[in-house]
Amino acid sequence: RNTSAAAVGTELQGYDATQVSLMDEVCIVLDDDDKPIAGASKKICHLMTNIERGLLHRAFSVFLFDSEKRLLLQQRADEKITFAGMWTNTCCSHPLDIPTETGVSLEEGIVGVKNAAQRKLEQELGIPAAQVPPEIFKFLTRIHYKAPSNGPWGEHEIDYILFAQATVDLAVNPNEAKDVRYVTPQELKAMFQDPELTFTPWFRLICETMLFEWWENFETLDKYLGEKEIRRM
Ligand code: DMA
Ligand code: MN
Repeated sequence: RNTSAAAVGTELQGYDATQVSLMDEVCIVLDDDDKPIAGASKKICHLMTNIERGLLHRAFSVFLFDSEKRLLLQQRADEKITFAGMWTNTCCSHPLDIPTETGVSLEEGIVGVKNAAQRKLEQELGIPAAQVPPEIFKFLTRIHYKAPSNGPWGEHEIDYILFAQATVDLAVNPNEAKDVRYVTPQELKAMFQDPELTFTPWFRLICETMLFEWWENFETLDKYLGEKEIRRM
């Protein structure tokens, strides 16, 4: 029995207890073609030492718009273990390695991330599940990206991009988000010019590539939906 500090793991010392317990969630480990090959803890999946050996997992990013087509942003809480304090899209997380959230084919994977999106919009932002049923989410595409965070942590994901438009009630969970804001495209571009603000790497990537084109074509989004190819970024 190896009880050395290295074997037990000291990476999570000093972090918020709630966020530490969420590191036991079981994420979906993928091959490069987005096929599930195993389950592994959120902690295992987000250690750069594992990512550098190729470990990849499934994620989703929700972009939620109000009736005026303003995008809801959140600022991540200081309690978050990765990317704390940064501004990002409405909600990001991981589908779990459970039957309702996983799937082998693209179609089943999309069903799984929509279920996970409904679950996390409630947990992070207090949005009642009935206001964001799975059928309101529109799947655009998948991005494969890698990004270091602070300390030993990072991301390496195939991220399903979901758009939705809904009028929602918010009851923000302060352990997840410290601020929220609805923005127009112009207001978001102005935020990027503000040196006081920081942004998550995946949100930056999506903003620099597709977001504004999709946003401008909101009424005719259908032509962008359901992309089969994984965008490697
Ligand atoms: C992970 O988001 C998902 C992406 C797309 C980076 P997260 O760190 O906010 O996950 P969680 O909310 O589960 O901590
Ligand atoms: Mn992740």
